[in-house]
Amino acid sequence: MMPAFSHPIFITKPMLPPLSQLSSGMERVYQSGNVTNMGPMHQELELELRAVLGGHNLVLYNNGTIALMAALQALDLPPGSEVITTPFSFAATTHSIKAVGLQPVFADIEPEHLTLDPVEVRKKITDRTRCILAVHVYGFPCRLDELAAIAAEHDLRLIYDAAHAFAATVGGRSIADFGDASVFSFHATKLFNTIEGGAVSTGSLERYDRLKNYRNFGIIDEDTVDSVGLNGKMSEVHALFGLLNLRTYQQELSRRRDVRAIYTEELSPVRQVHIPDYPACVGGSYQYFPIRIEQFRDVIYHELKRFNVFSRRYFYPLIADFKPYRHLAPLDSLPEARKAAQDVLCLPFYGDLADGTARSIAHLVRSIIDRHAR
Ligand code: T4K
Repeated sequence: MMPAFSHPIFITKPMLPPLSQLSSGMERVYQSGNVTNMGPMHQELELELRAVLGGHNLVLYNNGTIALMAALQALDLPPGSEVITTPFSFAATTHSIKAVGLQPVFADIEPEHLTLDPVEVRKKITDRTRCILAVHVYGFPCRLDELAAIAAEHDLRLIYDAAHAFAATVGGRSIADFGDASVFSFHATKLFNTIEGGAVSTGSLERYDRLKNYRNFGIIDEDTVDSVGLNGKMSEVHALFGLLNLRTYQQELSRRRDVRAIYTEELSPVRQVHIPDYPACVGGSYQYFPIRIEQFRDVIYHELKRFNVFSRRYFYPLIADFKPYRHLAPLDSLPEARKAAQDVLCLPFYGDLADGTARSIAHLVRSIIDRHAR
């Protein structure tokens, strides 16, 4: 039996810049005395991210959840309008809809990449539907053409929660090129992070203005407040982390590609394990390494902990089963999402994970399955 790892191995390890670079950056912050409210580093980061994410208007926020709320608020929809969304995501996706006074409506996901199923979306459209909020879950791009066609046909807005899809591409195009807006999270657990942070990217200039106002209490100038905004501002210190991490995220991405290859080599021969893969046209974001396991998901999750390995059951429980949303979807609805919530396991996945450690984790998964399948 393999011994437990001497230190805990978590699902991720935040990518942090070298301390020496941080302290010289902090000197700049101290010298300027401008520590928040869209200071110089904030502006620099917005410009750099804009270039990385396809050149659209980009607004930074203090986290991805506020960014989601801002993207929805910028649509200026009538209160109570229905937003069709996926139940298979992190809580923030649905919470943001409720938080801005709109009504989430769950549609099921498609089985291979676990993103919103366009066929199911069509079934949920009513005369109150105004928007689709789809998630590129784990960085797998949604069915972009089909969702765009539905949105055009029914005059709906289309927002992508791209929290897991930083720098992903589809057919060579940035993931931010699709829909009315794309929302990113730069939380510490994300491939590119500002510790806490987020952004909305949009092609619309009018929406861009609303997005900026929402971030700063709706303040236009000293004499004018024209909408209900909040404090969504990213500080200079967080922006500094972002500027430094932008220099190295591609190395992190490439290293994660190697870790993915090791896991795939070790686990794809296992009959009970299915590894969803990126379609050929997709440049991956390598945010997570999800596998689907017939039968033994929870056994593996718990047994791995005994070896100091902390995988995650993202996204269990299903959002539709959270107390505030339970009444929206009966237990026999959303079958694909419910199945995914029961069988997906995300293995530790980050650039600093040594090859040997990734191989050992895969061996542990295999041996747990072997033992229980006998
Ligand atoms: N949309 C989607 C699809 C999302 O997945 C998210 C966030 C959002 C929107 C909202 O974006 P933000 O408002 O968060 O910017 C984590 C993250 O907090 C959350 O950002 C993320 N998705 C979600 C999927 O995962 P938890 O509660 O699972 O995190 P936690 O604290 O258990 O961290 C996971 C592991 O990471 C820990 O076991 C250890 C490691 N870790 C974590 C932190 C925070 C570290 O090693 N160091 C750290 O500082 O939510």
